[in-house]
Amino acid sequence: KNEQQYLQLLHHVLKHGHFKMDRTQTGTYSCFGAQLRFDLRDSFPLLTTKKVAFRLIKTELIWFLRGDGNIRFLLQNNNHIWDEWAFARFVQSPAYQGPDMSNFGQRRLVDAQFNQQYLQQKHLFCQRILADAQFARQYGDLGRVYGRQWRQWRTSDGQTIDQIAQLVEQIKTNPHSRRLILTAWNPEDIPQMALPPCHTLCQFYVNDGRLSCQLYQRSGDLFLGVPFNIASYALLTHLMAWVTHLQVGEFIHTFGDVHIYQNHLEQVKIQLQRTPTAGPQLILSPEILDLDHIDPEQIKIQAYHPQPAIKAPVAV
Ligand code: UFP
Repeated sequence: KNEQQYLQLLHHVLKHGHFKMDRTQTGTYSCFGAQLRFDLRDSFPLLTTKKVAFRLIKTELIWFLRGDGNIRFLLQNNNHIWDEWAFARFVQSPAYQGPDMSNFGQRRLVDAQFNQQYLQQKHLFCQRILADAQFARQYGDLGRVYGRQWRQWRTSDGQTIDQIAQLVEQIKTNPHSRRLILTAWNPEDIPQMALPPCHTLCQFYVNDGRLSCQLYQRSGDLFLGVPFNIASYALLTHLMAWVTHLQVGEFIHTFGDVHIYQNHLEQVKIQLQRTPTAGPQLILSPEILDLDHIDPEQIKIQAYHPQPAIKAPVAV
């Protein structure tokens, strides 16, 4: 069963992970190297042992596939998962006139009053991104993030490469290729990125009319990030299969540093006491003809009956 594998890995890292201090100064229990295999044929791998916000996953993936790197599209779809990265850039610029926001990621966890200030300033920032196109162009842009690398990889001679278009073409015309690679890891651009890509590289594979995908994730926050990443790449596999007229096969999730944050231990124990139920179904609208401008309404999840969400602090 799909979800059981995730729970087993959660249990394994909880039991065998070694303590490791990390960039965010939170502290993790970590293992190096692991793999999960999800069969996409029967159901969609959205966890049922806690509620996972599929709406955020689909709007983010649509954003990537548009080649967009500006949070304005996300905000227009009420998706706030990338806000902090844009806000961090804004508060370091001379245009920001509000209270001191330095090191806000850590300060807001320990200082409730500061957190209120932070939320207020970030709210104003998001409102301005939505209302003011010029401001959005200047401060909503996250630079060379996933969408840009996927669709507009910069070459040394000033051209761009659309990896997604090339993949769709290759899968259709040369399905047995062993070179069906999508990479977000661009060493030249890493210094300008707020967060170097966690989902680094994936490969597609066609067999018996079915499209499979394997992801190499260099770093995985197993409790908070990974359930999102599983659903996101499962959705990407479905969409790639849809536009290449294939069925779906497997999603294989390979990890480098897979970890549980020290401040997620209680939440993990709660989740491990729960029993998974049948997974939901993914419904794609026949109106989806290409991957460039998908409307969020064209992607739906059906028969999703998860147990309640489990809240936990994000390490930034
Ligand atoms: N992380 C994920 N999945 C993601 C994402 C981030 O698990 O899609 F963007 C987690 C992994 C790690 C942190 O805990 O965020 C990134 O930190 P670092 O760059 O130090 O690995």
